[in-house]
Amino acid sequence: MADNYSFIPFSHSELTENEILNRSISFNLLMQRRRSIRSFSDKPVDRLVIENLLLTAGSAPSGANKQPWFFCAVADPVIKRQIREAAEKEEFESYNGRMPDRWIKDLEPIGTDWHKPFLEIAPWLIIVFRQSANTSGDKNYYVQESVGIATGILITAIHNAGLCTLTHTPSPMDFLGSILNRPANEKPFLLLPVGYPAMDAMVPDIHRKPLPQISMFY
Ligand code: IYR
Repeated sequence: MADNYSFIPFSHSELTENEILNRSISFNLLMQRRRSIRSFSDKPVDRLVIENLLLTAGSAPSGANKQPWFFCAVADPVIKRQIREAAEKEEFESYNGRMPDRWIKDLEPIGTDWHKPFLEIAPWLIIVFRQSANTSGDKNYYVQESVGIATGILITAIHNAGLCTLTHTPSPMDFLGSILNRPANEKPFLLLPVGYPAMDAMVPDIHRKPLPQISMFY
């Protein structure tokens, strides 16, 4: 049965055109400083911060407002070790035969390999699950899109809080559902280690595509 919503006035305070322009500039400058980080410090991050980041992610729009996401936040070192061991086992197979040559070549300049020490070192691992259906088997709508948007908002919130993350995609990653005891209607979507960068963290000198390469105005 669908919920019946009552409709309430939208509360919105309009900014001046100048404020809108300034905010669009400063938020872009903030987000241009976001980088995927692969070496983390083990410095702890308060659970309250993680809770706020997850609430922010949960503000994402979703198909028919089904909110088809679930977030597992792992700080327990025993579970982190299990996740690292299982991920490295799969990644070893991927880097040594499962990934086609072109893919391996595309990753070479980024310098990734099957070793995933950040899965134990980062103080938190957030595992994002997508719920293809509810527990009664009713299918959700636009699940990939909804969970993708929620994950984007989560990554933005992590960066805005002054922390770092990596969009890690161990493949296949069904082991995450078993280790974390998730129900059958949920499938792992992405894994985000969250924390501070290591003091000596390095990032590849990549550049973002300029506006004409990513857009056209009509
Ligand atoms: N999942 C592997 C491989 C990998 C794939 C892509 I596409 C990347 O941009 C980076 C890595 C891994 O996490 O190492």
